[in-house]
Amino acid sequence: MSQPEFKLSTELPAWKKLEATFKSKGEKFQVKEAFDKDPKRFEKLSKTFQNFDNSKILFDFSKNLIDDEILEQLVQLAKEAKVEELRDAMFNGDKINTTEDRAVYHVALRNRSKREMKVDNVDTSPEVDEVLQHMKEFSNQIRSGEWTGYTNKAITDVVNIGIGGSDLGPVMVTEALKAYGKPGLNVHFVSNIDGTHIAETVKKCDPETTLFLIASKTFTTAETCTNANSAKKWFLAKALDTKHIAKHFAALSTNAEEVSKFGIDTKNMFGFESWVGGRYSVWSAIGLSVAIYIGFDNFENFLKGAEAVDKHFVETPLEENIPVLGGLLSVWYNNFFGAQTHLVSPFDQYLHRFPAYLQQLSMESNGKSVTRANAFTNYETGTILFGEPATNAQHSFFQLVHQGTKLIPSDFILAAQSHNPIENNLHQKMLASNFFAQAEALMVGKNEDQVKKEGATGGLVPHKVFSGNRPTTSILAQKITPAALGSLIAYYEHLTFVEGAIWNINSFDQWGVELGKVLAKVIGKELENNNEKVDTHDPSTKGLINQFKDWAE
Ligand code: G6Q
Repeated sequence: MSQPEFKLSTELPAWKKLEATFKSKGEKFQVKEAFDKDPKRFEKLSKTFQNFDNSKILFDFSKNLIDDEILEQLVQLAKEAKVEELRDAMFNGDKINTTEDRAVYHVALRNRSKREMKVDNVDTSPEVDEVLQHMKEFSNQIRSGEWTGYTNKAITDVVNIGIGGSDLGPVMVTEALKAYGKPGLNVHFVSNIDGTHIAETVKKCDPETTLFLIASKTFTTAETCTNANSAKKWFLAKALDTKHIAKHFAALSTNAEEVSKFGIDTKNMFGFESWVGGRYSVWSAIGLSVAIYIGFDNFENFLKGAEAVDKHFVETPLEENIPVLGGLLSVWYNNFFGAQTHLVSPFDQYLHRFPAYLQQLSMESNGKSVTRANAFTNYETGTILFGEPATNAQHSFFQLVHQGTKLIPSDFILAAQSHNPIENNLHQKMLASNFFAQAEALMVGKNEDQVKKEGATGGLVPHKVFSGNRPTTSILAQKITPAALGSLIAYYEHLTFVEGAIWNINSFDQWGVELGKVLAKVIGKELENNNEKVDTHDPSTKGLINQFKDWAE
């Protein structure tokens, strides 16, 4: 793909126009007044997404600091930044990840309508289907007990060993869809190189009934290879014979050579292609732990839910396009209001790992400062995404969101129907009331008069004032089903895409994680002998390493 004609997004006419609009009305914008002026504001600025199974998700953007004119200018920015062209190039299998010369084609993994989707002139659909078929058979065998371990017992524990994109997706999705999990089948995730992670995990498992999934696109990642070797040792300490590995280890990878070197039969390998980026890989073989846990039909619905958002993203005009609106709002706050962060709080305990998942998606994708035209940016890019499930978050950091000095655009997510409607649905109603109340409070605030009317006097008054006018997007699903979750993830994927396109950066590489890895290798060698002090590095690093050596066992 050729480089965009513009180097920096600030050169675009729409960007300049938005700067002027921000000064003339954006910074003074009062969302409460906007509601008073426009009785149709909620209808206009909330969009209902209809899924393939007819279930719906309502995205309410109306509590954001925009009006028709601002929205029009933001859409114009998307046009000038050629968001549509880049989107079409992605769906066309073009190599839009230019620094790695790769297509960005996770959307082909959820192409359940099986239309032709080509990379390098080869249709990806047959290969995607073949792997899914293999995943289906394998997951059915594990779930039914047909697949047995080396002592003929059914598998009770599945341990996914992977890190980053080979971990965060499967962990988040299995947690989010726990209500669909097979009772008696446990899934565990080992990612950290800290020995505690694998040691504590295998304590809960029996080698005779444990299946390890070694999830690594490259099969060379230091943490995963080390953890996988420790798992193999733990297994062989009881199973003794390496021939039993075939029943207890499978690989999710693109690297057949390294997989067989590890001792895994390539029959038990589930492949995918280099056009699947790590943080976009939960839809691929990397999702095998999910398929085993929730069953293949549910996994397929998860894919279809994402596919439905893909379709919406491709076919809907920009001004109605839900992920486009989400991305434009993010740019509006980051680049014009100077917001640094984006809070995502699911009002849903099952979604407790969703913010952690989004952190990688957003920050690894858009934490860049060089444009696709190889120039350093002169504007802000990647937002700092953070979050925790509510209502817990309300009792910790929401103070800063309500009364702090920073603008924190926030997304709140709720499902109308709970998987656990206990106490006559009392819990869900309390949860929902907080979901509505938080967004309302952030918008309406509380002024001095109200505070005084409530009895506060003197110096206490300003402490009890809430400025309000703090933007939120409320996302209301009917229920967190596999389909709805697939849609929610795809919404954030495409929102991240839109941000990156407007910032004119490559959202699909991650060179920033390399330097630390290289240095860790060098230092790893230096740590081999505790008696040999190091004399290299900067004084701080040297001092720390030598102190570690003194104190280490
Ligand atoms: C994600 C990144 C990164 C990657 C891990 C694991 O986009 O590329 O998080 O997923 O480094 O890599 P492997 O799957 O190759 O072990």
